[in-house]
Formats: sequence, structure tokens, C-alpha cells
Amino acid sequence: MTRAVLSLGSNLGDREQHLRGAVAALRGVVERCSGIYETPPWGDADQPSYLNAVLLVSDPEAEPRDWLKRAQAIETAAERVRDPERRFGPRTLDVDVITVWDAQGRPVLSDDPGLTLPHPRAYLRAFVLRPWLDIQPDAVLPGHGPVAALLATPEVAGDLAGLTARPDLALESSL
Ligand code: PH2
Ligand code: MG
Ligand code: MG
Repeated sequence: MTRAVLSLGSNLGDREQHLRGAVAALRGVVERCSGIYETPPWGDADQPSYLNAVLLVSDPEAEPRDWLKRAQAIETAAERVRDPERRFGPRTLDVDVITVWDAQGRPVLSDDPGLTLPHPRAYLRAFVLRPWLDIQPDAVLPGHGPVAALLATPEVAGDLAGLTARPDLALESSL
């Protein structure tokens, strides 16, 4: 049994449909879906804006690594093409594993380069932290503290101002 926070991002093609496709592929394990946010590109400015959202998922059968495998399979199904020259470049769908809890509710910590947990850059990303707060107002990013406090740090607060909620778009959970 593990629970996880997954972040979704899309800035190519039918962005909303890519996010919906990810939720559909996770049918039966999605506890909560955040709102959808329109967000300026981070890390590589020369690309379209993103739609971002965050999911809380749980599965009695899943090991931590299973969330990464599912994330990669869902990206592949969205015909994601990887450009080794542009690590933060545009993509049809990005599914990142932000943090995982074990059956006892303890955060899983990993410095495996294939799956670093928690996600090593999540603490800097308003487009992950803000949607996460929608579904877990008391969220804590292991090793970094409360998500609400991270959103107030100067590095993140500047980016937070650039996010736009898209209440006209919505995702639905399946648990
Ligand atoms: N993902 C990236 C790079 N930059 N910017 C925004 N706004 N949202 C993303 O999901 C995103 C990004 C690489 O994973
Ligand atoms: Mg990412
Ligand atoms: Mg990714």
C-alpha cells in the first residue's frame, strides 16, 4: 500500500485532453484531483504555457517504483517525445512523482537517480505546490516543510503570481 502525489503538466496539443487521459489511465486509484492551472513555462521560456494539476493517488498493491512505471507508461501513451537537448522543453504530457508515503504513512526517501523521492525540484515549483494545496491544505513536502510556507518563499512567491486558475476546466477523481 502506497499513496503518492503526482504532478501533471502539458503544453503541446490538446492540453486538457492530455491531463484527462492521465486521470483516465489512473482510474480506480485517484483519491483527489486539484484544479487546473494555466502556468508560464519554467526553466525554458521559449515554449507555450502549460496546464498543470496535481493528483493524490493510492493503491493497496503499489510499491513506490510502480508509480514511476505508471507515470512513464502514461507519458508514452500520450506520444511524448523526449528531446535530450531540451531537458525542460515542451511536452504533450509530463507525469512526475512528487512524493510517496508507505503503508504506515511515512514518506519514502530515495536518492536513486532513476527515482529521487521526494522530487528534487518540487520545492521550487509554484505549478506543483499551488495545485497540491488544493487537495491537501496541510501538505508537507518531506525534507522541506509545509507546502503553504514554501509558496511564501521569495523564489516561489514570484512565480505563484503568474499562475491562473482555470475553473472552466476540471478533472474528476475515481475513488
Ligand atoms: N515542466 C517542465 C518545464 N517547465 N513549466 C511549467 N509551467 N509547468 C510544467 O509542468 C513544466 C514547466 C519540465 O518538466
Ligand atoms: Mg516535470
Ligand atoms: Mg517528468
